[in-house]
Amino acid sequence: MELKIGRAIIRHALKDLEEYSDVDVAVVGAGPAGLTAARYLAEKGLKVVVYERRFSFGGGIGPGGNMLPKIVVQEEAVPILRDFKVRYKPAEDGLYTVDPAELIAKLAAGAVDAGAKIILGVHVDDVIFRGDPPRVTGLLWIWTPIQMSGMHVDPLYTQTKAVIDATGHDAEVVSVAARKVPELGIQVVGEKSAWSEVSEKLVVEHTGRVAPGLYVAGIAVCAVYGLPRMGPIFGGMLMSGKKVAEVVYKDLTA
Ligand code: 48F
Repeated sequence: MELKIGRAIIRHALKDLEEYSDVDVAVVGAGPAGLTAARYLAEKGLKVVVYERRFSFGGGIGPGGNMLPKIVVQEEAVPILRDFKVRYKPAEDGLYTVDPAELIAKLAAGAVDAGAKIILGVHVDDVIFRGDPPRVTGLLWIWTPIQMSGMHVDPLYTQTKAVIDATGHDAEVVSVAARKVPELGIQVVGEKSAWSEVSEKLVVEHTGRVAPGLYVAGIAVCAVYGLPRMGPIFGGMLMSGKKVAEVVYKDLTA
């Protein structure tokens, strides 16, 4: 029996890893922005992989607002909640509350059901670029426990037409590209202190292409462009995920 269990895992896992080593879109981060982007891209028929460093998804949704199990979404993002069949309750002034566990489950199910592949426990630590002018054509990844061990183990590659950095506050992929590929001409300014009303709009406005083949969505947008952060309001994250999907789809089908 143990032999069969082991073989089933090895065969099927390696088959998946091989299949998803060459994709249309690689999303880094399975938080609200990444999962939303993955769903809208996958349902258009693109081959999408999502790499998530943790062994769970949801990013910053789970802790709610300072551990209180509710998050807030504004009116403009309600159509996205409906797309994912997430329930919401009116609060005040066009704001709604949502249960974090339900949001995590349904965003992930929406992405998976649309055809996106989520691979957990993967830490993305570098990009590949080629050409003149340069273009991001892939990324390098390693299993998170190996990365955490501090041992030097060489990573593996994924070839992709588009990388979406949805890694949250540190904009990790754009930051590494800015540092290691000066040819791309990227600057990461660093996020500013909270101003929810303003930042919710600006995040969506600035969501999109950072360099050829490299896109940014979610709170990572604030770090890249020096925008104020926000608190436990998530409509901007969902709308940013949807917008980046539209931008990437347009670029890849132009
Ligand atoms: O942080 P996260 O939820 O980013 P988001 O989708 O949403 C931000 C909100 O949660 C919140 C906020 C909204 O009001 O301010 O913070 O923009 O999700 C980012 C995910 O990316 C993973 C990380 O574990 C998290 O689940 N991640 C970060 N760096 C890497 C990564 C990496 N290098 N490789 C793989 N996954």
